[in-house]
Amino acid sequence: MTPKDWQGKCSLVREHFLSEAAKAASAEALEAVKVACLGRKGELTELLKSLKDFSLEDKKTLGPLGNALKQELSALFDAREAALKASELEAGLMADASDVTLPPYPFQRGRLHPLTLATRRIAGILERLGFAWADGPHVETERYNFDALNIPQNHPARAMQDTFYLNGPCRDKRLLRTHTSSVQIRYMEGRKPPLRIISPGRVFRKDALDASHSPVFHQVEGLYVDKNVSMADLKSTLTSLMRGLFGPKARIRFRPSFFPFVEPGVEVDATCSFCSGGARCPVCKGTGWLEMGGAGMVHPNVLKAVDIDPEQWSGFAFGMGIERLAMLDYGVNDIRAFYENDVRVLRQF
Ligand code: FA5
Repeated sequence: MTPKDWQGKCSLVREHFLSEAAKAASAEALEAVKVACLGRKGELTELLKSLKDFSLEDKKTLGPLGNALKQELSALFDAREAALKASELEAGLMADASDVTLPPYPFQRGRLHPLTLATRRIAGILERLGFAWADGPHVETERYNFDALNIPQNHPARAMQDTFYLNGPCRDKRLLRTHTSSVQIRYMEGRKPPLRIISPGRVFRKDALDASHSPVFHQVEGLYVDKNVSMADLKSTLTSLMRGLFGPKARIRFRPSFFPFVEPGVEVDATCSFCSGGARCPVCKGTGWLEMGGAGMVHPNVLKAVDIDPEQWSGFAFGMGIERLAMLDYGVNDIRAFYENDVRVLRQF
């Protein structure tokens, strides 16, 4: 290319980008024009790069011309961008019905969500009993959520209609944990008893949303492994928890139940804090009792799965629904109130 050709090209680039910048109708469109001109592979950038092929003499005359053009176009883009942004802001304000000249509302203080408050209360009571807080991931493998918990391959909880499985490249199937019991395994793995932990957190199930169920909810897991731990220890721990939450008159009862990771397993009910067994109580349906969660003595197979000798050590575990506890504690009769973000509700806690 001759120096003349090069100058001719500069004029063409100038004309082209002056007209493109004028045509750009938004800051976003202008940005694309700017990149096409001054970007790493932009037309002007390439032209300036080609200066290296000219003689020193030519470079002395062409170089300043090129730089002057670059400065002219940069300044033009900046001015055009400022004008476009100003008119976009103005159009936005015109479309918005609010009057920005009005004085602001008084500053509203934020507050903790009722489920956070409930979790802290529960954890506070259990921490005073010597339980340490442990966390686990929401995305789990089948080993932690099912296998090591002695849940057989054909257990209904594993079915696609109950568990959210994740698609992905991992060889192990990934899933959203269906209960906080997975943390039992994570915590026991590689540690030796005595162990005493709680693990509050979010869990996921393909449950339809209704007044007492949600597909995303919270549980608090408890695990205590030591020498000679018994059902009596479990009962006294859960009684202390319920009394801490609902007052000194609260009582609990165990109903026989089955969970593959405990033996024996129980369902835990607490006395209804809305009534004293009144026949018309809509919350406990007049029974005086409300189901809080599951519990039992840690199954020997679970201890074996994490290399703890079940002949030497025994333990109890429990898993309570935090929403259920919070509903009772705060007198909320529909679980959806916790998730709808209605400030009129949230403001009451
Ligand atoms: C379990 O999840 C066991 N992992 C609990 C356990 C732990 C048993 C340790 C033994 C030893 P279950 O599926 O029953 O159990 O759930 C426990 C509690 O979570 C229920 O009692 C209930 O309070 C709460 N819960 C269950 N499903 C939902 C839901 N969809 N929405 C809100 N709360 C729920």
